Amino acid sequence: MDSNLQIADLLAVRNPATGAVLAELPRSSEGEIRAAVQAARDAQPAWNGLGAAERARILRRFQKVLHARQSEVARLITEEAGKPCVEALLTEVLVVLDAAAFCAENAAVVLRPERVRHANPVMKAKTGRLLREPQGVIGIISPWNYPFSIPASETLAALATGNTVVLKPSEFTPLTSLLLRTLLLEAGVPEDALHVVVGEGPAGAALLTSHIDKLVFTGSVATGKRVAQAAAERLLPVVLELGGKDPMLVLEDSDVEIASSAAVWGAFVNAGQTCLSIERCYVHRSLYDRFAELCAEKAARLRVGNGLEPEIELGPLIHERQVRIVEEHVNDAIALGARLLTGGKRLAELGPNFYAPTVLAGVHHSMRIMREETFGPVLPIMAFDSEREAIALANDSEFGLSASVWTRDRLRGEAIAERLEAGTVMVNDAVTCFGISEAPHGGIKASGIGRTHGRIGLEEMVRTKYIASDLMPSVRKVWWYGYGAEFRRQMEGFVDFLFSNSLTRRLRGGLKSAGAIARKNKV
Ligand code: TXE
Repeated sequence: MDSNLQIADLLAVRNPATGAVLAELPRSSEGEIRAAVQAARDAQPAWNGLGAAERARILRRFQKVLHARQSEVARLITEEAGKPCVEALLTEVLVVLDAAAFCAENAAVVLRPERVRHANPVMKAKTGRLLREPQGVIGIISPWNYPFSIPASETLAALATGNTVVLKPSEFTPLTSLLLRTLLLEAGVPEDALHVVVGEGPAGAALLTSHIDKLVFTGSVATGKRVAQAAAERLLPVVLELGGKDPMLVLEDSDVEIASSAAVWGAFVNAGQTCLSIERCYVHRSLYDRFAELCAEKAARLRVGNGLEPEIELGPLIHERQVRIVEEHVNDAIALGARLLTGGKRLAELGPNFYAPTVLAGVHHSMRIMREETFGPVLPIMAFDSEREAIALANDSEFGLSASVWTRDRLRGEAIAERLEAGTVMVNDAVTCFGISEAPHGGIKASGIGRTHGRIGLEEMVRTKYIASDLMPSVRKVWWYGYGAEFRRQMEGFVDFLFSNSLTRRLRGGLKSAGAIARKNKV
């Protein structure tokens, strides 16, 4: 192959803080992607045949391997995605260590056959068993913002339930997924049970149209819609984890010191590139000025730079395109009257993709910053006067991923949570629900379809089969052919026998249906 073609086929992976090339990887061709799916399909029966207990043992071994190599993994995440190293450790490595334990402990429960008792007297003559079996081959397409915890938690759920996996990580962060595979193979996962394919959108599209049994996609709404359309062509089941515009409601009885620290961390963790990021902040008017002032002070104090340096709290955005989105939203807000309390500019002196932590006051819902997913280090703050108004503002969004309510009265917070349109609501915390392995993750409205994580996330990886066995195989069923007026009257009697309130009708109905059964059996 000539050198030009070789360069064209290589995918450069860059450190977003410095722009330096970390690696150049060959893109997976469509043929290689289909071959990976076929190999995963061929390997699935044996992997499933190991049984849930043995697969759980392998996941626990993976936990030990990951724990032993936590620093190496955290470092690679930072080099590839830019986040501060301690965030890579806590919001990625730690999340996956817990997810491995959860999947190991719960996969067998989700796969356990279930005996079903039939209430309908006619169906009592049949036994019922509900089986749950792996989907087969799970395709996973994942994004760059949590390049380890998102693909890993989905991969672990798929493997634990007896599926095999073909994973297509974001083109910006493939190295982390390749390391994930190395660790899982070291723990005993057969090499054909987990394949990682490399490439951009076309590689994802090729995976989607290959012989997978279900797809788990995490990414933008726009791409999620394209994925859903392509999946619809072949009725491929999908889970779509899409964008968010998560609101934070700060009630008048909140501790403004705590809530402002939470708002700053929740809005700026991972430089705001978090699906569960606080993207809208609504504060009771009585606290507004003090809260906004504290947020601006705390945001301005954040140390921005290369995430490999331990004191750094805010890294770069993933690429120029993301910086431009943030700039457009901030400039639009200011043009429409928002007040810039801090930030609002690039930090070019630090490197190519740095943007200052930004706090905006006096925002309103005609601004893009309050409607579109910004996915950057911006905290827009808006005042409200009543609980009803706060709930209406929070729900006035095409998104419904998560939300948070801040108040000293937990029960009041939970009552408001029940009225918010979101897949998850936290009271007096935000974002960290992703670290609760038991909590299903996912949203409503434009935030997606289906769930990952939790028991529900495991159930997304299995399909059901119902087995009903008849206990009187030599008896002809009364409802089989031989219709007629007389038969119709007998069946009406049968329905009376089952459901009429009057004893007379039930008794008469019982006689009629008994006659029908006798006559049928005679034929
Ligand atoms: O997402 P894409 P990007 C949002 C966030 C961000 C925006 C764009 O607002 O600014 O999405 O990010 C693969 N068929 N979120 O460009 O394009 C692609 O290769 C199949 C929120 O990263 O959705 C990558 O692996 N696959 C989200 C994955 O889809 C395709 C996290 C995501 O890429 C494809 C990330 C196609 N046609 C971004 N085109 C969250 N909820 O956390 C691309 N891909």
